[in-house]
Amino acid sequence: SQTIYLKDYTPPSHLVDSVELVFKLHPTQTRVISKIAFRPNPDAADPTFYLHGEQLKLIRASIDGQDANAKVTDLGLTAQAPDAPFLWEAEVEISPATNTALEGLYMSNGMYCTQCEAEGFRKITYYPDRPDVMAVFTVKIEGEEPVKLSNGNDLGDGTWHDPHPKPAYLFALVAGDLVNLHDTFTTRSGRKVDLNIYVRDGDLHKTPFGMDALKRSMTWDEEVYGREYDLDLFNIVAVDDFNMGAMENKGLNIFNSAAVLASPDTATDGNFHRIETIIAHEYFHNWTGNRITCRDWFQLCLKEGLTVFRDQQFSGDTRGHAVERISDVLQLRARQFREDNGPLAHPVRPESFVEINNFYTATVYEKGAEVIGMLKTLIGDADYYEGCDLYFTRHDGQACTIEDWLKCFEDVTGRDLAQFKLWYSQAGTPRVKVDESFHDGTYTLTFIQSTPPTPGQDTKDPKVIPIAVGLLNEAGEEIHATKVCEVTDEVHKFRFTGLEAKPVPSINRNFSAPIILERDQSNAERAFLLAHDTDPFNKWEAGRALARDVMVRMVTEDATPDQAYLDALVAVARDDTLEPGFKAMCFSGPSNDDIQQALVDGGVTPDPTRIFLTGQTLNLAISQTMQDLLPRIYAEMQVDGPYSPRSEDADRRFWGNAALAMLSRLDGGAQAAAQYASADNMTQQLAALGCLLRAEVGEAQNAAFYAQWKDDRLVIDKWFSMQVSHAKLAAAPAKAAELTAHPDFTMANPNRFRAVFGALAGNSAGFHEPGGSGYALLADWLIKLDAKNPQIAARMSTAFETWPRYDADRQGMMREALTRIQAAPGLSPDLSEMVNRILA
Ligand code: HT7
Ligand code: ZN
Repeated sequence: SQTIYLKDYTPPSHLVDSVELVFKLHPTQTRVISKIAFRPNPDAADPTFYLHGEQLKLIRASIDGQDANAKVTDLGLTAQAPDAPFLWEAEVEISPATNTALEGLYMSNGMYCTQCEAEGFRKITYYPDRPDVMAVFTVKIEGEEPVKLSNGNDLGDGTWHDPHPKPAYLFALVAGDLVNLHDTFTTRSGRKVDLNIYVRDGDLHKTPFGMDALKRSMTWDEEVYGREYDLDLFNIVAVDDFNMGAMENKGLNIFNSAAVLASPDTATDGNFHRIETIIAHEYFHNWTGNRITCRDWFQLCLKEGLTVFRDQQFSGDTRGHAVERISDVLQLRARQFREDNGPLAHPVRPESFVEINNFYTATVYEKGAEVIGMLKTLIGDADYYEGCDLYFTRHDGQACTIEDWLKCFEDVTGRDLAQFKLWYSQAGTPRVKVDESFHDGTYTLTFIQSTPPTPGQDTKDPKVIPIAVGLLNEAGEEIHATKVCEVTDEVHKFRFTGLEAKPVPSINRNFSAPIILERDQSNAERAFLLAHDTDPFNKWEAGRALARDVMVRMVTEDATPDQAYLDALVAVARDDTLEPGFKAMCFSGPSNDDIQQALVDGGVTPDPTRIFLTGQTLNLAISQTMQDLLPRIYAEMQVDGPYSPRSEDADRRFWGNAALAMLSRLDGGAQAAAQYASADNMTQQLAALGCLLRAEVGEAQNAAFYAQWKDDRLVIDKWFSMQVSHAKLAAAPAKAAELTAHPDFTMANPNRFRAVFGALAGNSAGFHEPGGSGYALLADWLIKLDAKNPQIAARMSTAFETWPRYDADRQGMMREALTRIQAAPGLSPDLSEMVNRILA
């Protein structure tokens, strides 16, 4: 396998005017007949006619009716083509039923479906499978399946026509025995759009929420970005075996069933939220990704970062900005900071890859979204939306680059964004050290920025960093409204004049930049900001910093739980002006991984076991301090009436279940057992089960849960995952190993594999148990999975990316596990690239 470089990009040799495909479906011998109208590209660097194609049996191929005499390799073919437009005709045979990689055309529970991003279309037929080749597709599907779908408009009899030119990665086909929920949406210019969600028989009752989320997303994109839908039909299909969350194929989005199906009895509030986000994300891709796509896969953040930013805006508008921002940052720190500070660090726009599937990362997606947010903060809302409008009109129908995107904002604002562009090319999380001084009424903040070396990038230039700052006085009143300090130099000072006394600063409000702030801040100041900051994000952040400091001192100095912190939490709980969701966020203490990163930054080697046990001690102390308040909070947060996933109710359950978790540390699980017995929705049932498993008294409920839900795959995924995530220390890998022998465990379904091994990787003290059983087990299973589904095996190998931070014993065992994977015979390029980078 070869390394591909951004700098080597050349335009395609040929362009495509139209594609006609006929699919004669058969589980192991599907025939795909293609007629493709090619013409030489006047901008081509190399005129050689080359088509990608993998795992295809070529039956015939012709150019303008003459045998093409194609030279075929494992990766594609070349043929002599005329220096003028010509018609390529070919027939290939493929085997969807044995396609376990779930890329290209495959079968899931008897249903045919496709996944073509990034390079799956080349497993369907020979084609220039690159995003800068866009074409109009007509598709005919022949088979006995009652429902046959493809992109665009339904011409009847299994024939589909998509009038919008698209790259091959947006092609989709579905055929099976499906039922659908139908609805309509009328766009603001009056286009009536038919909407459908297709599912297996028996799942229809799980579709109304997704449909509602889709309609709300369509309205939002019209109102906020002025973007209308552009076909008369929008179809969504739920598929059980799917590698990621969902896929934005033009007019035919395909979803992992876990990312679209929800009913109150089977899905939690968290599931409903995630579904809403993913539906919105895929829908928003219609403009940011489909109408305007990427020139090449290095530009992936052009569509993904922007679309994540848009779905985060939508969620904030829908569910409240404070809690949404806090969850986005929690996720960013847990996944992206971890990546950015380890061996897999790479720029938002990478410069090389072996397997592009390995670059659908937190950096491209989440840091990519942060970069858009910073752009908006720097230029202001009005210019941001004007720049977006210009982008949509200037580049509609094109395959673009980050340069094209940024130029729209340069043209609108007259600003030079050259320094801003470093956010796309420099990897690593910037550290910003803050010094402060106060003299004669002038308060000076000095920011000193640096970014640590990352693989292939030893030194970094200063970036432009928008740091939002507000000032409070001693009484907790805001004396300087939020101002964005544009840090551009390595050392950059900002002055605030006319102040009576030294203020308390609130820095990086709303997390205006994805950085790590380094500042000597007392716990008293943190508690003060937790009580008084008017910026909800920084209010929460102050509590988080306080908790982190308390934990770090408990871990490193054997300190006892800090009373000031416990008092601050009680004050939050008692504060009637705070929303339940916000309170719950303040009580969800730093994760094991968060503490580990704080220790690493402080030069201490983290011990996951010790962190876990310390967390137990602190949680018990918090529960005891809160003891008198808990029954009332719990009672007040009970939601009457039928279940609704709306955020007012979900936030009450969130805070009520936080109280239940604290209660369960004191009452041996009695309240949780009562909640389990009376729960009439999955949020309450699962929260109670979690408390019982944590207290190690949930065996009966665990068995009852399985018996109740054994026929619902998505719920049984939760059952697998809960047992591993709540098992303590070495019991976690033992439980994961035990569950792999359960008759319902299968490697063929990515959700099930993730339920067990994602939960293991997420259980830090379990995965890193000092005997190394977590490492050995995961390595065994990644080797097994790689032979069937390299994409998922490669993604899950990131569990090992933190190896350099641990003690010599753990490092040795993790390296040994990685070396064992590396040496496995027939390892895929996907997993091999990941392991090589992790070990480099
Ligand atoms: N654009 C999609 C990314 C994707 C994907 C989805 C499903 C299966 C395999 C995949 N490879 C890449 C999803 C998105 O970001 O919206
Ligand atoms: Zn996306």
